[in-house]
Amino acid sequence: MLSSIAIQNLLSVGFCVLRDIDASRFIEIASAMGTPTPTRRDGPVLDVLTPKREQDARPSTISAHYGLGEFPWHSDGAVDKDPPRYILMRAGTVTADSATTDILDLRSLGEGEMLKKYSRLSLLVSARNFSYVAPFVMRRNGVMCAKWDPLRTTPTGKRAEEFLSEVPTAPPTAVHHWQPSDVLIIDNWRCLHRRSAATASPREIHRIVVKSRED
Ligand SMILES: O=C(O)CCC(=O)C(=O)O
Ligand SMILES: [Fe+2]
Repeated sequence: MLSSIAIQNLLSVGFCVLRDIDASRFIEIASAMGTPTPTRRDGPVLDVLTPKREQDARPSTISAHYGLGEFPWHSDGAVDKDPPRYILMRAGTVTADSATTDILDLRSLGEGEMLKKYSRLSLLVSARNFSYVAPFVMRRNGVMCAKWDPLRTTPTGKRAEEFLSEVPTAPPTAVHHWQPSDVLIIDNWRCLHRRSAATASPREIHRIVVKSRED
């Protein structure tokens, strides 16, 4: 389903970009990569993302806190015990100066040693009705799986606070400038992502997150 170049990019840098993908092919690609999963209970599988002011956003969303400003680094579905493996985003309406999507490959924070170091750091994960403690990075099916969302995860203990204080200001490892019909696929276990501050240009991005089938 994905070209070997796209697969190679996903493996080497944690994301890939496909050009000129129509809406139905987007859904086919998402379904081939895993199980498309709604991001909200009883919500649709395909989210339509547009920049929103705080007061216009659904409560508890990133937009409700950060509005049209730059989003913080986060992984999607960070409160899930089993966060989605991939995020697929397709540009519906964008122009050259629409806000970018930025990527932070967590391997850039320290490669092999990092997994060992970060797996010892824990987060308090706060969902709507429950909370639990989870490592920042764990291994799932032999693959690194990190979770991070400043609205829902809090480093616990001094060491975790110290190490993880670097994350919010870490520079992106990639910045995606959107063209219409681009599809961006992000490994949500390995990379954090964010939207840059909204611009006056229109921006409508369609998103499908998929869970791993192996789980
Ligand atoms: O619009 C984007 O580029 C990313 C938005 C995002 O990360 C989110 O809504 O969770
Ligand atoms: Fe996100």
